[in-house]
Amino acid sequence: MQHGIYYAYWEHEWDGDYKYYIKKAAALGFDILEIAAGPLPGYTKNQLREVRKCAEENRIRLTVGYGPAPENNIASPDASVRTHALEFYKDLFERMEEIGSDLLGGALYSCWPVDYHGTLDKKGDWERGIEGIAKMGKAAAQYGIRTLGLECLNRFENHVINTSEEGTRFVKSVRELEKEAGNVKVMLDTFHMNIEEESISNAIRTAGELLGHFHTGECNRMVPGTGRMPWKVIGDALKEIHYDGTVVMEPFVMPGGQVGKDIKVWREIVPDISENALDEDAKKALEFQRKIFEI
Ligand SMILES: [Mn+2]
Repeated sequence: MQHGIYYAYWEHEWDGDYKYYIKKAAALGFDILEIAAGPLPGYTKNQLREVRKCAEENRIRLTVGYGPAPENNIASPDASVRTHALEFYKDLFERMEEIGSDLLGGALYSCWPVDYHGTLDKKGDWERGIEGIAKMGKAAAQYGIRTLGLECLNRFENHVINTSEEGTRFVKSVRELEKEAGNVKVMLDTFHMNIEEESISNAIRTAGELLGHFHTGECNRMVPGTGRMPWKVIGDALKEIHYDGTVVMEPFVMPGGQVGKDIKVWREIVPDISENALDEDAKKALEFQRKIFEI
């Protein structure tokens, strides 16, 4: 099992100096830094290589998260948007290969956050999503992408996949449609599971061997181990399914900027949001997570 943290914990905007956070994650003892896909299309080849070099030097594995913009919605009812989205993802996979990353996670089957004004076509979005993800999975494999994690999101952020049962059913349909999409996997996040799942351990068991990426955080998105999530239960369920993959904490504790707005953080969630205090909280959470999840 490898443990990581999402860089945006420390940021107010959806970009940041990834090299700075690679060094920070390494200094705090993490195996992984998760970065956002959004800024990568703006990087030059040289910048991508620098990120890769920095990660290699600091022995940090990079995973990538993406909340797809509406124009990159692989399930859009508009065929030209679907075509554009697939091209966007192919370019992204090439860039991921360049930085040495083989894992992308998020609402890849849709967009984020969904605009709930107007009508909603869950059945159509589901069916077009399966077709789009099948193509995406096949394309990703050509760039060495081993995991496309379809994140099961709570009802306030997306309508297509809310539960592990839905995510698992979706992934199975994708794999039935496209044999070369074995890299398409279920991704769970304790923050979303807390809202949607009757039983968190059953949700983990439902995903079983299809689980490909795991996000952690407390109910209010504090770092793991500081709130009331049933971590022992979660750890036991992960052990039961022999999960030995990536576990990335995704805390958000600061209001302000586009990150605060998109995540809907309207107050300081922890008493001290200075960088030193955030570092210290992350370090403690990593120790807690390693201890409670280690097989
Ligand atoms: Mn997440």
